[in-house]
Amino acid sequence: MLRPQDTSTRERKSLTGLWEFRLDPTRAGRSARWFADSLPDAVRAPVPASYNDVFADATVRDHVGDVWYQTTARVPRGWEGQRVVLRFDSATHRAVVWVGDTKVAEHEGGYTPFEADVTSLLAPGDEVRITAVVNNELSFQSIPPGIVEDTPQGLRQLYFHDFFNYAGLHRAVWLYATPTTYVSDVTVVTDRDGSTGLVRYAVQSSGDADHTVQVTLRDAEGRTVATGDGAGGELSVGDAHLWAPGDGYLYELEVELVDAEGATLDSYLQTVGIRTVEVRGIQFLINGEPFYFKGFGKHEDSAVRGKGHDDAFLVHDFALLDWIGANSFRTSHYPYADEVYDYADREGVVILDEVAAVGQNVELAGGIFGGKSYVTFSPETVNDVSREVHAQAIRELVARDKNHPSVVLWSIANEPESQTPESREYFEPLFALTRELDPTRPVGFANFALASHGKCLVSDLGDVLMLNRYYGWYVNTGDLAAAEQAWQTELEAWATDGKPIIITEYGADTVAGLHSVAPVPWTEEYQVEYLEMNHRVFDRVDAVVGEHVWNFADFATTSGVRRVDGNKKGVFTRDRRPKAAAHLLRRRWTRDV
Ligand code: BDP
Repeated sequence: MLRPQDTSTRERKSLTGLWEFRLDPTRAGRSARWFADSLPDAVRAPVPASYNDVFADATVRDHVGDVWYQTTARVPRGWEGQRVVLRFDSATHRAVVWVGDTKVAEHEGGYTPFEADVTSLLAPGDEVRITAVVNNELSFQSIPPGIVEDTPQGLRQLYFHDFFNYAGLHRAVWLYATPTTYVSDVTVVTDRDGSTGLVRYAVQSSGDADHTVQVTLRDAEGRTVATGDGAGGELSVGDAHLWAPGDGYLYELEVELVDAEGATLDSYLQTVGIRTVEVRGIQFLINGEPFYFKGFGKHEDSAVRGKGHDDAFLVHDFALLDWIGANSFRTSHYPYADEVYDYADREGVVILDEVAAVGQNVELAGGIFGGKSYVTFSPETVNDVSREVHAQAIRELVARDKNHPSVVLWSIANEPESQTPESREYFEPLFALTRELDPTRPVGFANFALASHGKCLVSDLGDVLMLNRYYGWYVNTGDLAAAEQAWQTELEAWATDGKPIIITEYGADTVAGLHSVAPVPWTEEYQVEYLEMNHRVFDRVDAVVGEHVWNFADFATTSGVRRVDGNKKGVFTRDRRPKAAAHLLRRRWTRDV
């Protein structure tokens, strides 16, 4: 899916700012047609942001159900004769959108964009009313799953994942204009032949005007390095400057639709990083070189704004990644804002890109979070409908992120049940779908502890093994010697599979400022010794090609007896101050591991 852009033929208008907002606890708004007029009894809420923590009101924070957002926008006068599109970068977890009284879009899934052609509803110069009802309910048929309980005190949302169910308009909203004959999709796949870079491109276009496609590839200095004609083809770049970890070199592909007189009908700009990704034996190769992942599982999470995208945190988090010597992170446990991938492309930071399938494991949740007992995969719980929702989430992830050089792997789930025949049956088609959508990137999922080696029935479907393990935390708590032994034994068993292993989670909750002489869990000293123990184990197993600490920063979770003001496994606090472990990681990651 293409991005809104300002080019010689396109223009965009951001609709971020304060919108009218209100809760709809009785779900009255849809039948009362709140979209048809100014939103009754509204307050102002920021977009982008989660609404939960912005107001000093627990009923907003813990609201389950619909909320309404409304704004008015002036359509730029210059957009006469253009195609006008309304786009939401995300609405968590689903939304219906109206322009004036007309329903224009409906979207399921909280972390990918959606848009609607609204040309016929708008006249340039007019002011239009835009209304969105956003719903945050999680069920067994949503990604991620959950259960809404109707209690005497109102609706209660249960879920099986360990981060707060923030909701709202978390990312930008745009009105944008394109010509009526326009570029509708661009796909770029890169390769190399010796020192020559190869850029294969495919362009889709829509609209009535006769046109041909012309492409121009420019280097970072703006010099043309290759041109092509036609909707698909291969461009060669002599002596290519490859995109590589730590060297986010980008070319730019200008895609033009040109009419018979040679006039440009539409122009779209696509950044291109020339690089290859390959799994060979126990190695993960980027540009043919073995790559070792150093970094974190992250969250989109910060005080007040919740999961709302924020450019200051974006730049600061990447600055901290650089400071600590990290070269990569996982978008645990959902696709992040587009801006994050753009920034990673430019900074040369590597991404494991994850779909929002987290918590398809009610046994684990029952154990850790005190939830009730359910069976994960069954006709009443995670079923065929859920799988289609999951498949659609994968389609939207790949469609959105396929052209980012930073993305080197698709992670299609985090810690699902994977030790049962039902789980294998569920996941087999999803692996096949992901490979069909993108044959160029490895596919994996993050395996959880109870599906250990020999028990997991899904891991052989992946190109890499991604292990989340907490030896010394959830098991062998406080006994790092026993943890080291048990972890080593398990890891050696996985290594016999002959695939690269990325440790996608290891971590220990740590209260910043809590100290002890002995290595006592929850102290800064324990987090340091816990990480050191893990690193000894990783360094003894050749198949380990990466270590992602859980988590980059402390983050908000639901209430639970194991969580004190959220999950404290951050190497940085929620406001991004380093714990002692940050200095340890910096020492390790800024030398070669
Ligand atoms: C794993 C999950 C992650 C949790 C983490 C933890 O993948 O989302 O936050 O453990 O318990 O189960 O801290």
